[in-house]
Amino acid sequence: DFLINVLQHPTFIAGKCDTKFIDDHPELFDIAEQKSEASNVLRYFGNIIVNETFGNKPDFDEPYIPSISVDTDFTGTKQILDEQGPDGLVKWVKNQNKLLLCDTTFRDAHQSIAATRVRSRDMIKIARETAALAPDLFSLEMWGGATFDVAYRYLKESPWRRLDELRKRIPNVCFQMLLRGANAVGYKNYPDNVIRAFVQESAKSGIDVFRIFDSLNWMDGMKISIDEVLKTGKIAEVSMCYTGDILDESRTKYNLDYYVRMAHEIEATGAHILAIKDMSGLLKPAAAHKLIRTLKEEVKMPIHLHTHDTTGNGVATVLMACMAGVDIADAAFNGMSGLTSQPALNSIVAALKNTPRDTELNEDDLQLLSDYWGTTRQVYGNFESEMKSGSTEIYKYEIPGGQYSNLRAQVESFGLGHKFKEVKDKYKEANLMLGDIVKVTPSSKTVGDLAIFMVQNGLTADNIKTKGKDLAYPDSLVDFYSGMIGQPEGGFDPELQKIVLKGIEPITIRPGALLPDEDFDAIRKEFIDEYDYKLDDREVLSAALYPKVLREYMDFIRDYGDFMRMESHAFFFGLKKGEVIDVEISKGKRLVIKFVTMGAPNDEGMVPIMFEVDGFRREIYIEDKR
Ligand code: 3PY
Ligand code: ZN
Repeated sequence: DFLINVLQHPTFIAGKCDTKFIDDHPELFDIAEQKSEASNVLRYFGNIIVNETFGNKPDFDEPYIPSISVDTDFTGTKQILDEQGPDGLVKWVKNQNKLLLCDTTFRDAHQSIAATRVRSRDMIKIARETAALAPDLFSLEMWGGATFDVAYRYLKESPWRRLDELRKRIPNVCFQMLLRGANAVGYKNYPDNVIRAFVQESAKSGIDVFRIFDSLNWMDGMKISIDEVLKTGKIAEVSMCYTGDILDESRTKYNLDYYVRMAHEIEATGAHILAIKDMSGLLKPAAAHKLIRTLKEEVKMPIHLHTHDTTGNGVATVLMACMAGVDIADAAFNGMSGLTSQPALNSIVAALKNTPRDTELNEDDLQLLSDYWGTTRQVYGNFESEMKSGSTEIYKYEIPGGQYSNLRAQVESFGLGHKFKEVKDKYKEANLMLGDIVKVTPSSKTVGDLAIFMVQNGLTADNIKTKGKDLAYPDSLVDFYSGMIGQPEGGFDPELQKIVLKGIEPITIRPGALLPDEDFDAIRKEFIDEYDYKLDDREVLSAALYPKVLREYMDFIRDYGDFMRMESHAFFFGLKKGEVIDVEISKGKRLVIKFVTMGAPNDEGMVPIMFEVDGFRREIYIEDKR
């Protein structure tokens, strides 16, 4: 093998090889390492071929990557923030007539329509072009929410590296993340020192705008995050989650006064921007107009609207908000927009052309970005829900976009697929039983879990206090009633609280105030013992947030390698028979792999597969697990 490596080296071929050449190229001795790297990649593909695709792989179009001029001027909101600080950026925002836009393609759009599966590779490919072709965006929402754990869990890549790689290529547009208050990027409350350190590391790594929310609109739940973001010199964009319908005067809990009150409370924290977070797409166009017109008179902070297009009314809501003076709105490039995702960005830009609130974004340039995503989206088709058109039933059920697209799968996994409609009806009933709460991660899970539980156990609002007395409730219900996800507006129903808690004493203060600080040194030591690897400051936070998920990710990297650079079609579908692909296994290190043929399983259930790696035949055996 060594001889082959040397013989193939261009210096050798050119006849310039002496002993110094061998001294200069120690990597040629790394035969064992190279061989095992190749075997790991082949085992990864072999497993997909034998156990998932059987060598059948759909054909995907190659997305077109637009060329950009070498003398592109990369300046934008990022420069304003860096040079003038948060107050300077806020002042700049207030001086704009145009509607400012935040593109969510890299975060909420794919979280909401493709189960958060878009890989860094596909973002990195279009990152510099996005910076060049959409420099007038206010921000790119590209981090946080579910993307953090899904990157590790399913994509086997580091979310921190995604942030680094995008920041390198996009120097001009502010980066925005979604921070779930005391839940950070997780599903439960974390100790205060984890939240604080996470905010600091995110800011250092390139996040400019922190959109903070609490899943029950409980101000205390956002306290630590807001406080820490204000220390970083970045933007604290604090949210009120929108629920109910302010146009319906029979609904008095979440009425206009409620939101005005909350906006004042948010302003009092020192927040730079107010976000209206309409995670379920419940804010009807006329309600958006009314809400924003009122808030513009009540508070001084710029207002940033986030909505979803689940009902099909998303663009109308943004346009009405725009007419009422909203400063910034979220949208997604058309190729990734609509349905449970954000409203269509290109459409909004086109609609506002030649009006006083013209966005000044270039429609032709945006088309190229949208086209890229429209084509790239093909490879993620398996992760999309069956929803083909907007549905106004969401106004009735109040289910958030991401949850709506996942609920059917969750219901099916309980064997209740045929009862989907009933689960949706129970979702509404469960919400009312819980006191009509704000529904967004993680409170939305409480409602969803209760809905499914009610269907499974034949429970209704009327019989739960009798028939449901002795049942053991899902963890998310126990968390809710014990105060571990915060305090809901209007408090808890004491009778139901007792039934669910069965003696557990509920809390009424911030869970974070009770949780002991995380010991980061102890986490580091555990990982050194287990992996002989010292976690850096960011990885320690990943371990604190998701200890099991991080371990599984590290096991994968050890067993198979780091596939962040691999093309998505290969990552998800492997190769088809006869296909040749070029895999970059680490920076500059490539393998040319061909899938030659696959045999029948032998007596031990092992399937032989023949590959070619850099022209050499390699046969491996993969266990048939099907
Ligand atoms: C998240 O928490 O990830 C959300 O997108 C909530 O809307
Ligand atoms: Zn959202």
